[in-house]
Amino acid sequence: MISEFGTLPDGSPVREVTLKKGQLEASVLTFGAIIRDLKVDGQSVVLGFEDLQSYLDHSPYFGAIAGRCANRIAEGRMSIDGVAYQLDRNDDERHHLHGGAGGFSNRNWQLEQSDKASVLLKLVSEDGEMGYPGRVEALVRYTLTGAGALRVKITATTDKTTPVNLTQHSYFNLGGGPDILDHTLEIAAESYLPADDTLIPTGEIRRVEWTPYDFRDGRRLKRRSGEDGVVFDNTFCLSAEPRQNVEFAAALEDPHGDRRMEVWTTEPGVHLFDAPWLDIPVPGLGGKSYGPYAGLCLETQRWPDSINRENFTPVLLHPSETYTHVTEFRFS
Ligand code: FUC
Repeated sequence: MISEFGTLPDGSPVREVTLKKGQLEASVLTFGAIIRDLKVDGQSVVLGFEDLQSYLDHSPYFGAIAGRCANRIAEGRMSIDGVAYQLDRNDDERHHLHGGAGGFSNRNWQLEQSDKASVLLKLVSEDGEMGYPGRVEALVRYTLTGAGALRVKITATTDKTTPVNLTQHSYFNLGGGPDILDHTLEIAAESYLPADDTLIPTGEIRRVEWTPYDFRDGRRLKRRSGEDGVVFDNTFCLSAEPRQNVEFAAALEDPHGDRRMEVWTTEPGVHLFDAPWLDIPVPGLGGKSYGPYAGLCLETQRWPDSINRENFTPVLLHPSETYTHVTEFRFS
């Protein structure tokens, strides 16, 4: 079902596509390719808003596709084939974050095609946009599968070599409670990327064992004593390169063990952000208020700042290639 969701300041209409399959229902906006709501058996498992204005004024990338490069690029600087580029510095006017102020999450995507259980959205990002070289065409397809999953497939092509790193930025809360601290989290990563106090990876790839970043056996997210200072805003390393097929990355369970979500992906990293500072001044879905830790993000992607790190993941897309990213959120 397609409906009007609102009008952007430039007059363009934002449309909403509602998908249904089995026990899943998803609402997708053309603006930001946002997953506005995702319901499992009638209960919302993501954070979102009921109106467009709240997205424009208050959304910390709720449900959006972040890009052209998700996460941070240090000082917004990069060079390709010896040519230096300065990208938009929208993160405290210092770093480049989620593709810049006019990144993919802030654009109204074109609705290409939709049916009962899937929708295809397209975005063209012009040469020079946010400082990036090359005209990029990106496609996102959201599909509700018969097996109880939301499948996200993202592809992109370019006419000049440019970094591309797209991610789905939903905030999950499976229990419907005020925060996710009691959720159980498992992440299939042997190592993670420590970051400096401006959240730029230091370059080190550190083993998770004996650190608060060891989620390999699954454990409650809630801080144990001694872990109180840990803020999760780090990338976990799943592989050195993107994989051909989706593989298990993470699992999240609500405190009562009623609901489980598994994340499967082709991407080599999953960025955990537990939103400790969330304090949204307007109501969210169903009138909910979103405070600290109201939801957590498991953003599958290439490792942040890869463009500036030889020991990180490949992130450059060349004109002859197609960027392909598949992530599945499987519910049971
Ligand atoms: C995540 C984090 C960032 C951020 C943003 C809203 O991706 O990595 O630190 O503030 O979301």
